[in-house]
Amino acid sequence: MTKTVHILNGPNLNLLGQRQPEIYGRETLADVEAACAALGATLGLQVRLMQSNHEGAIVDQIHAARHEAAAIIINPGALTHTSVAILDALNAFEGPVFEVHISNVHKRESFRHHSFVSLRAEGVIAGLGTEGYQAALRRIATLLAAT
Ligand code: CA2
Repeated sequence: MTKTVHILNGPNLNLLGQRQPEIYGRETLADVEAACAALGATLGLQVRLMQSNHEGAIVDQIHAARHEAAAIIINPGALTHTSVAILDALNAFEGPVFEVHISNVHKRESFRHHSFVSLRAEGVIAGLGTEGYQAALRRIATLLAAT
């Protein structure tokens, strides 16, 4: 059976490609979804991309992934740096988790250097632009093939 990967995105990422292209590039979240769906097809993985501006909704999406997804790619946006609730929800998910940041958070303000989600993630990708989502998907394909 084809395995599914959920790609979860936090606050303000719906604005991707519309503002601050010098930091986040010109691709939209729809472009990310299309690129990941195409790559997923070559890797034998189905992908489902979601975005919410609300912490509780993202917790709900992680709970849903427990039953629907073999792996999670998550860019929690600013909630990366604040949310114990998202960390707790990810700790209740059994499959691999990859944290993606479009920008290199370590080159930015110090408050972006700490991530609660990194305590759970198998891997963290930062600064590859939106290609980071595809890099995470490739790594997930490798890990899931080995299980
Ligand atoms: O680099 C990333 O992917 C971030 O997760 C993006 C977050 C930021 O708070 C994190 O520190 C790093 C912000 C997402 C805001 O996305 C926008 C995209 C385009 C225009 C405005 C905001």
